[in-house]
Amino acid sequence: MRDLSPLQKARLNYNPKLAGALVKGIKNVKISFSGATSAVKDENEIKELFKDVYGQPIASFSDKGESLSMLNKNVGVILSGGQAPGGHNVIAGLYDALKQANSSNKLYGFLGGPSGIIDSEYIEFNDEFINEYRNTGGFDIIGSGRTKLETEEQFEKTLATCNALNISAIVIIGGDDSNTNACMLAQWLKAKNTGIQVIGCPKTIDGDLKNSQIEISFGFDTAAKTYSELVGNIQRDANSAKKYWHFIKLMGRSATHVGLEVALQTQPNIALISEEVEAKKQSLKSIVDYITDVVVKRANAGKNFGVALIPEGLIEFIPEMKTMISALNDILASLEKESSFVNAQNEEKYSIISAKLDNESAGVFNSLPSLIKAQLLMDRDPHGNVQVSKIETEKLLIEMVKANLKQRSDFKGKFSEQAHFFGYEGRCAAPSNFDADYCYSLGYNAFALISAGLSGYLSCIKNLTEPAANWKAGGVPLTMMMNMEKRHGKMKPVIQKALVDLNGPVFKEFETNREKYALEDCYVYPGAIQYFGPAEVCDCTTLTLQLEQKVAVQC
Ligand code: FBP
Repeated sequence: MRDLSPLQKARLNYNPKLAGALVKGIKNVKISFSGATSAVKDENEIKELFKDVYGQPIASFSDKGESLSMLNKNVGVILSGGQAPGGHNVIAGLYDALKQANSSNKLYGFLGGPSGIIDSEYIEFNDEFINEYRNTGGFDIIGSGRTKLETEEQFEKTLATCNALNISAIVIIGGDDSNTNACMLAQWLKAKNTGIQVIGCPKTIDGDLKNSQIEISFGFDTAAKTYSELVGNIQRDANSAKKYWHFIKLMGRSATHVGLEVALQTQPNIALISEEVEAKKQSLKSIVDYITDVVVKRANAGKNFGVALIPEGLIEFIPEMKTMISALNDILASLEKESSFVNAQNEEKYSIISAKLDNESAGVFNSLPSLIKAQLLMDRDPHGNVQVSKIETEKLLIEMVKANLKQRSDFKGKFSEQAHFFGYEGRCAAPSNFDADYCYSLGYNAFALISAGLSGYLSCIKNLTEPAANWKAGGVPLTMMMNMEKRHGKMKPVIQKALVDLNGPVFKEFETNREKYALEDCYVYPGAIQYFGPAEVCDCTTLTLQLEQKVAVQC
């Protein structure tokens, strides 16, 4: 039996490239600040809620400015939420910077996500342990979880854990919700004068934690490339056998950044973009009509095959579905403790719910196949989100397209379908060189922010379409990205999610070409992520980032 494949062995020895701003080593990094910041919206409410961490300046690292403190610091790290390729390298970068600063520093990893710090379940990292995980995918080094860190009791327990281990800084590696909670914790710890700092790192394959300061969350690059490889392979199969329509749901809970990137990389016949569906108020029927039209046109050209990409979060962007799901969420919340509902059979549950919905939403709910109704009733995640990964939208659309085709007198072809969901396949892939380098820099940089005595900041590496030697490093105050949004019926402070910008260059590129993709066969087969070889094959980042930064597309 072999424990590691040759590629795994080779990847362990890969030396991630560190951002140019940090490359001279933690002891030589200097910090400078720009002016005070505000919030993206609702400044007064955010200021009131985050009195002690609001409005801090943006921090930048270079070889000019104030030196950092190399005093002894023990740090705790948490992986929060869904897995994203590169998380292990964030921890490796943090560990290396911390040990370079002071070899007596300790790094603790809390097990199973935020619950690890609350329940004081942890390990202490050492060289041997860290070295086994360098440049690997997954979050299995310490595990992850979706516990929300937000109550007074949880904060008290977190403080007790930190005091017991003499921890003076916590690094939370997470998405928008986890970093919102990181900011709440930073505020609480500062208000209590504990001296314990909190620093976030931007993670999520969904790519929706980005803004004027954060160019991209880590994991997006590798996940999108992994899905593109798989979609490309399916396209080649479709083009070889010429007998199936493949409906592929792609992960990305809410925003369609993953779907759009994969569409640009592979050029499928159809790619739905949730944000466009919402903006154009497209009904489920009009989406099905659009897909049916493409199927019919292709069939009339003798092509009874094709590939359609369906974003995971689509269902929540279709206006009538969104209204129905929002009412359904309230109804389910009101019924969750009623045993007559909880113990009822599904069919009975559907009638109880239907009776409580208004006429329009009841009509939408009742029109759905039982499979989808049952999936819509499943538990919400701890942040109150519908678990869209469990809703088989691809199958719903297939059934509706089939029914539609029966009504179309102009359809003389065949429609034979295959349904796929690509999600978990991409979240733990071995990080691309981009993600390996970016993550290592994010972790190293997080320790620089800690050494600067900062709290309530997100680790930030910029200039990402340039070679790593030109990457800039610094920190962005978490409150700068926040606004107030309704969650569980109440207004809450949250980091604003970045949805696909329909006026932006990425969507425009797709929009200009999609008609051609639909009817001609423009399929691109990107192949697997390459780790060793020429830079233009191995080191390029996503088309999304290249188009957003208006650099000439290199690969
Ligand atoms: P994060 O926002 O925590 O990074 O997770 C995103 C995600 O991968 C979504 O794309 C997907 O809908 C969801 O996690 C699935 O969650 P789970 O792992 O709980 O099934």
